[in-house]
Amino acid sequence: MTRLITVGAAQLGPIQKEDSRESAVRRMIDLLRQACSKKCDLVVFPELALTTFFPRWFVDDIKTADHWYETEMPSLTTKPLFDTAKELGIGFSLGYAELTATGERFNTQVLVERDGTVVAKYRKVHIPGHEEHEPDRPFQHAERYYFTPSDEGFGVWKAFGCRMGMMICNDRRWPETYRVMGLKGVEMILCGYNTPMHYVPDPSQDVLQGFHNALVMQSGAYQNGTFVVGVAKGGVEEGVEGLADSSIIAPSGEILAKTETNGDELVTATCDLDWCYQYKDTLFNFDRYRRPEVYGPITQQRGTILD
Ligand code: CDT
Repeated sequence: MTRLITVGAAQLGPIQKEDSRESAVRRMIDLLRQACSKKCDLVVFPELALTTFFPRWFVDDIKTADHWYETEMPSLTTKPLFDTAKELGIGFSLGYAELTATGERFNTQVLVERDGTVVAKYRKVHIPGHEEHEPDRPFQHAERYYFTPSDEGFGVWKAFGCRMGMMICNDRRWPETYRVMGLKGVEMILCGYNTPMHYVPDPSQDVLQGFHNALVMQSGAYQNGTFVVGVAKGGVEEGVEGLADSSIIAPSGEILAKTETNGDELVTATCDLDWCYQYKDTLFNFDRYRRPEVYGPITQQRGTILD
Protein backbone atom coordinates (compact mmCIF):
# COMPACT_ATOMS: atom_id res chain seq x y z
CA MET A 1 0.00 0.00 0.00
CA THR A 2 1.33 3.45 -0.90
CA ARG A 3 2.43 5.44 2.12
CA LEU A 4 2.05 9.18 1.63
CA ILE A 5 2.89 11.96 4.10
CA THR A 6 2.18 15.58 3.37
CA VAL A 7 4.78 17.56 5.27
CA GLY A 8 5.07 21.30 5.80
CA ALA A 9 8.32 23.20 6.33
CA ALA A 10 7.12 26.09 8.51
CA GLN A 11 9.88 28.66 8.34
CA LEU A 12 9.87 31.47 10.90
CA GLY A 13 11.20 34.94 10.32
CA PRO A 14 13.20 36.57 13.10
CA ILE A 15 12.18 36.51 16.76
CA GLN A 16 13.62 39.56 18.49
CA LYS A 17 14.87 39.58 22.09
CA GLU A 18 11.79 41.40 23.35
CA ASP A 19 9.29 39.17 21.50
CA SER A 20 7.33 36.93 23.85
CA ARG A 21 6.96 33.18 23.57
CA GLU A 22 3.22 33.79 23.30
CA SER A 23 3.74 35.78 20.08
CA ALA A 24 5.99 33.02 18.65
CA VAL A 25 3.31 30.44 19.49
CA ARG A 26 0.64 32.61 17.79
CA ARG A 27 2.78 32.77 14.64
CA MET A 28 3.22 28.99 14.70
CA ILE A 29 -0.52 28.45 15.18
CA ASP A 30 -1.12 30.63 12.13
CA LEU A 31 1.29 28.43 10.13
CA LEU A 32 -0.45 25.30 11.46
CA ARG A 33 -3.77 26.62 10.17
CA GLN A 34 -2.22 27.30 6.75
CA ALA A 35 -0.82 23.75 6.86
CA CYS A 36 -4.31 22.43 7.57
CA SER A 37 -5.62 24.09 4.41
CA LYS A 38 -2.78 22.33 2.50
CA LYS A 39 -3.79 19.01 4.10
CA CYS A 40 -0.50 18.52 5.95
CA ASP A 41 -0.02 15.55 8.26
CA LEU A 42 3.07 17.05 9.87
CA VAL A 43 4.58 20.53 10.23
CA VAL A 44 8.24 21.21 11.07
CA PHE A 45 9.31 24.39 12.90
CA PRO A 46 12.91 25.65 13.37
CA GLU A 47 15.56 25.20 16.06
CA LEU A 48 14.93 27.40 19.15
CA ALA A 49 11.54 28.35 17.73
CA LEU A 50 10.16 29.97 20.88
CA THR A 51 12.83 32.63 21.44
CA THR A 52 15.52 34.63 19.76
CA PHE A 53 18.80 32.77 19.13
CA PHE A 54 20.16 33.75 22.56
CA PRO A 55 23.65 32.12 22.25
CA ARG A 56 24.62 35.26 20.32
CA TRP A 57 25.08 36.95 23.71
CA PHE A 58 27.40 35.85 26.48
CA VAL A 59 26.50 36.14 30.17
CA ASP A 60 29.00 35.56 32.99
CA ASP A 61 26.49 33.68 35.14
CA ILE A 62 24.58 31.11 33.10
CA LYS A 63 21.78 31.07 35.67
CA THR A 64 20.84 34.57 34.52
CA ALA A 65 19.98 32.92 31.17
CA ASP A 66 17.56 30.39 32.67
CA HIS A 67 14.60 32.35 31.31
CA TRP A 68 15.49 31.29 27.74
CA TYR A 69 14.98 27.60 28.59
CA GLU A 70 11.85 25.43 28.92
CA THR A 71 11.56 23.23 31.99
CA GLU A 72 8.60 21.29 30.57
CA MET A 73 7.13 20.51 27.16
CA PRO A 74 4.26 21.04 26.65
CA SER A 75 4.30 24.07 28.92
CA LEU A 76 1.58 26.55 29.76
CA THR A 77 2.81 28.77 26.92
CA THR A 78 3.09 26.05 24.28
CA LYS A 79 -0.15 24.27 25.23
CA PRO A 80 -2.22 26.30 22.70
CA LEU A 81 0.07 24.97 19.94
CA PHE A 82 -0.44 21.37 21.14
CA ASP A 83 -4.20 21.98 21.45
CA THR A 84 -4.49 23.48 17.96
CA ALA A 85 -2.45 20.65 16.43
CA LYS A 86 -4.74 18.12 18.09
CA GLU A 87 -7.86 20.00 16.99
CA LEU A 88 -6.58 20.11 13.39
CA GLY A 89 -5.20 16.55 13.48
CA ILE A 90 -1.71 17.72 12.44
CA GLY A 91 1.53 16.60 14.06
CA PHE A 92 4.49 18.91 14.51
CA SER A 93 8.15 19.13 15.45
CA LEU A 94 9.56 22.10 17.34
CA GLY A 95 12.99 23.14 18.60
CA TYR A 96 13.55 24.68 22.03
CA ALA A 97 16.14 25.13 24.77
CA GLU A 98 15.63 22.49 27.47
CA LEU A 99 16.62 22.83 31.15
CA THR A 100 16.20 19.48 32.90
CA ALA A 101 15.24 18.89 36.53
CA THR A 102 18.88 17.98 37.21
CA GLY A 103 20.13 21.26 35.73
CA GLU A 104 21.34 19.98 32.34
CA ARG A 105 20.93 22.24 29.33
CA PHE A 106 20.17 20.77 25.91
CA ASN A 107 19.26 22.09 22.48
CA THR A 108 16.19 19.92 21.92
CA GLN A 109 13.55 19.12 19.32
CA VAL A 110 10.24 17.43 20.11
CA LEU A 111 8.08 15.35 17.76
CA VAL A 112 4.34 15.41 18.42
CA GLU A 113 1.77 13.08 16.82
CA ARG A 114 -1.56 14.17 15.32
CA ASP A 115 -3.37 13.38 18.59
CA GLY A 116 -1.12 15.74 20.54
CA THR A 117 1.01 13.05 22.20
CA VAL A 118 4.78 13.43 22.40
CA VAL A 119 6.49 10.74 20.26
CA ALA A 120 10.08 11.60 21.10
CA LYS A 121 12.60 14.23 22.07
CA TYR A 122 15.94 14.57 20.32
CA ARG A 123 18.86 16.45 21.91
CA LYS A 124 21.46 18.03 19.63
CA VAL A 125 24.67 16.02 19.31
CA HIS A 126 27.00 18.38 17.39
CA ILE A 127 27.23 21.69 19.24
CA PRO A 128 29.05 24.34 17.18
CA GLY A 129 30.65 27.63 18.12
CA HIS A 130 32.64 28.39 21.29
CA GLU A 131 32.58 27.96 25.08
CA GLU A 132 34.18 31.22 26.18
CA HIS A 133 33.30 34.86 25.64
CA GLU A 134 35.01 36.14 22.47
CA PRO A 135 34.61 39.91 22.84
CA ASP A 136 36.20 40.76 19.47
CA ARG A 137 33.42 39.05 17.52
CA PRO A 138 30.56 41.15 16.06
CA PHE A 139 28.24 38.60 17.74
CA GLN A 140 28.78 35.48 19.80
CA HIS A 141 27.95 31.90 18.83
CA ALA A 142 28.33 30.54 22.36
CA GLU A 143 26.24 27.40 21.90
CA ARG A 144 29.01 25.37 23.56
CA TYR A 145 28.55 27.47 26.69
CA TYR A 146 24.77 27.20 26.75
CA PHE A 147 24.26 23.55 25.72
CA THR A 148 25.67 20.16 26.66
CA PRO A 149 26.22 17.89 23.64
CA SER A 150 23.87 14.95 23.95
CA ASP A 151 25.32 11.45 24.29
CA GLU A 152 21.98 9.85 23.44
CA GLY A 153 22.75 9.76 19.71
CA PHE A 154 20.30 9.65 16.83
CA GLY A 155 17.00 7.88 17.27
CA VAL A 156 14.50 6.76 14.63
CA TRP A 157 10.89 6.49 15.72
CA LYS A 158 7.83 4.90 14.11
CA ALA A 159 5.33 7.73 13.73
CA PHE A 160 3.05 9.06 10.98
CA GLY A 161 3.27 5.58 9.39
CA CYS A 162 6.95 6.35 8.74
CA ARG A 163 10.39 5.91 10.30
CA MET A 164 11.14 9.42 11.50
CA GLY A 165 14.44 10.89 12.64
CA MET A 166 15.46 14.30 13.93
CA MET A 167 18.63 16.37 13.80
CA ILE A 168 19.29 19.98 14.75
CA CYS A 169 21.11 22.59 12.67
CA ASN A 170 24.86 21.86 12.83
CA ASP A 171 24.10 18.11 12.94
CA ARG A 172 23.14 18.40 9.27
CA ARG A 173 26.73 19.15 8.25
CA TRP A 174 28.03 15.78 9.54
CA PRO A 175 27.54 12.69 7.35
CA GLU A 176 27.57 10.42 10.42
CA THR A 177 24.28 12.01 11.52
CA TYR A 178 22.41 10.75 8.48
CA ARG A 179 24.23 7.42 8.30
CA VAL A 180 23.42 6.42 11.88
CA MET A 181 19.76 7.10 11.15
CA GLY A 182 20.12 5.46 7.71
CA LEU A 183 21.29 2.30 9.46
CA LYS A 184 18.04 2.39 11.46
CA GLY A 185 16.01 2.64 8.25
CA VAL A 186 15.07 6.30 8.51
CA GLU A 187 12.60 7.52 5.88
CA MET A 188 12.24 11.18 6.85
CA ILE A 189 14.61 13.41 8.85
CA LEU A 190 13.30 16.62 10.42
CA CYS A 191 15.80 19.42 10.98
CA GLY A 192 15.45 22.95 12.33
CA TYR A 193 18.25 25.49 11.96
CA ASN A 194 19.54 29.00 12.82
CA THR A 195 22.47 29.70 10.50
CA PRO A 196 24.08 33.15 10.55
CA MET A 197 25.03 34.30 7.04
CA HIS A 198 28.26 35.69 8.48
CA TYR A 199 30.69 32.97 9.57
CA VAL A 200 33.04 34.89 11.83
CA PRO A 201 36.06 32.49 11.80
CA ASP A 202 36.17 32.51 7.94
CA PRO A 203 34.03 35.16 6.21
CA SER A 204 34.92 33.74 2.78
CA GLN A 205 32.28 31.11 3.56
CA ASP A 206 29.52 33.73 3.89
CA VAL A 207 28.53 33.69 0.20
CA LEU A 208 28.42 29.89 0.31
CA GLN A 209 25.93 29.54 3.20
CA GLY A 210 22.98 28.69 0.95
CA PHE A 211 25.09 26.36 -1.19
CA HIS A 212 26.49 24.48 1.81
CA ASN A 213 23.05 24.18 3.40
CA ALA A 214 21.64 22.58 0.26
CA LEU A 215 24.77 20.51 -0.36
CA VAL A 216 24.76 18.73 2.99
CA MET A 217 21.04 18.04 3.17
CA GLN A 218 20.70 16.93 -0.47
CA SER A 219 23.67 14.59 -0.22
CA GLY A 220 22.53 13.22 3.16
CA ALA A 221 19.09 12.50 1.68
CA TYR A 222 20.47 10.80 -1.43
CA GLN A 223 23.18 8.73 0.28
CA ASN A 224 20.68 7.32 2.77
CA GLY A 225 17.53 7.15 0.65
CA THR A 226 15.53 9.42 2.91
CA PHE A 227 13.44 12.57 2.79
CA VAL A 228 14.96 15.55 4.65
CA VAL A 229 12.95 18.53 5.83
CA GLY A 230 15.19 21.50 6.70
CA VAL A 231 13.53 24.49 8.34
CA ALA A 232 15.10 27.86 9.09
CA LYS A 233 14.59 30.73 11.43
CA GLY A 234 15.65 33.27 8.82
CA GLY A 235 15.89 37.02 8.38
CA VAL A 236 17.58 39.70 10.45
CA GLU A 237 17.32 38.86 14.14
CA GLU A 238 18.90 41.34 16.56
CA GLY A 239 21.06 42.67 13.70
CA VAL A 240 22.31 39.23 12.65
CA GLU A 241 21.15 37.94 9.28
CA GLY A 242 20.07 34.30 9.28
CA LEU A 243 19.88 32.00 6.26
CA ALA A 244 16.33 31.14 5.14
CA ASP A 245 16.15 28.57 2.26
CA SER A 246 13.93 26.06 4.10
CA SER A 247 13.40 23.03 1.91
CA ILE A 248 11.89 19.59 1.52
CA ILE A 249 14.30 17.17 -0.14
CA ALA A 250 13.53 13.82 -1.77
CA PRO A 251 15.56 10.58 -1.46
CA SER A 252 16.87 11.36 -4.95
CA GLY A 253 18.50 14.47 -3.49
CA GLU A 254 16.15 16.73 -5.46
CA ILE A 255 14.54 19.73 -3.79
CA LEU A 256 10.75 19.35 -3.88
CA ALA A 257 9.85 22.67 -2.23
CA LYS A 258 11.79 25.68 -1.02
CA THR A 259 10.83 28.95 0.68
CA GLU A 260 11.15 32.19 -1.28
CA THR A 261 11.19 34.72 1.57
CA ASN A 262 13.12 35.07 4.82
CA GLY A 263 9.97 35.50 6.92
CA ASP A 264 7.19 33.27 8.22
CA GLU A 265 6.40 31.01 5.27
CA LEU A 266 5.03 27.52 4.74
CA VAL A 267 6.02 25.23 1.89
CA THR A 268 4.65 21.71 1.55
CA ALA A 269 5.24 18.47 -0.34
CA THR A 270 3.45 15.14 -0.47
CA CYS A 271 6.09 12.48 0.09
CA ASP A 272 5.70 8.93 -1.18
CA LEU A 273 7.81 6.86 1.21
CA ASP A 274 8.28 4.12 -1.41
CA TRP A 275 10.64 6.55 -3.13
CA CYS A 276 13.16 5.84 -0.33
CA TYR A 277 13.45 2.22 -1.49
CA GLN A 278 14.44 3.19 -5.04
CA TYR A 279 17.73 4.14 -3.33
CA LYS A 280 17.81 1.94 -0.22
CA ASP A 281 17.27 -1.23 -2.31
CA THR A 282 19.61 -0.40 -5.20
CA LEU A 283 22.70 1.82 -5.25
CA PHE A 284 22.59 2.32 -1.48
CA ASN A 285 21.74 -1.24 -0.50
CA PHE A 286 23.77 -1.03 2.72
CA ASP A 287 23.75 -4.73 3.46
CA ARG A 288 25.15 -5.56 0.04
CA TYR A 289 27.64 -2.80 -0.53
CA ARG A 290 28.81 -1.19 2.72
CA ARG A 291 32.24 -2.17 4.10
CA PRO A 292 32.06 -1.46 7.85
CA GLU A 293 35.18 -3.60 8.38
CA VAL A 294 37.27 -0.78 6.87
CA TYR A 295 35.37 2.11 8.48
CA GLY A 296 36.91 1.62 11.95
CA PRO A 297 38.51 5.09 12.28
CA ILE A 298 35.09 6.73 12.00
CA THR A 299 34.16 5.57 15.49
CA GLN A 300 37.64 4.97 16.93
CA GLN A 301 39.13 8.44 16.50
CA ARG A 302 37.81 11.99 16.65
CA GLY A 303 40.33 14.10 14.72
CA THR A 304 42.65 13.51 11.82
CA ILE A 305 45.75 11.39 12.56
CA LEU A 306 48.60 12.08 10.14
CA ASP A 307 51.12 9.29 9.31
N1 CDT B 1 22.62 26.71 15.25
C1 CDT B 1 23.66 26.15 14.60
O1 CDT B 1 24.02 25.01 14.84
N2 CDT B 1 24.26 26.92 13.69
C2 CDT B 1 25.45 26.51 13.02
C3 CDT B 1 26.31 27.70 12.81
C4 CDT B 1 27.70 27.30 12.72
S1 CDT B 1 28.74 28.64 12.87
C5 CDT B 1 29.09 28.76 14.48
C6 CDT B 1 25.22 25.83 11.69
O2 CDT B 1 25.87 24.81 11.45
O3 CDT B 1 24.45 26.31 10.86
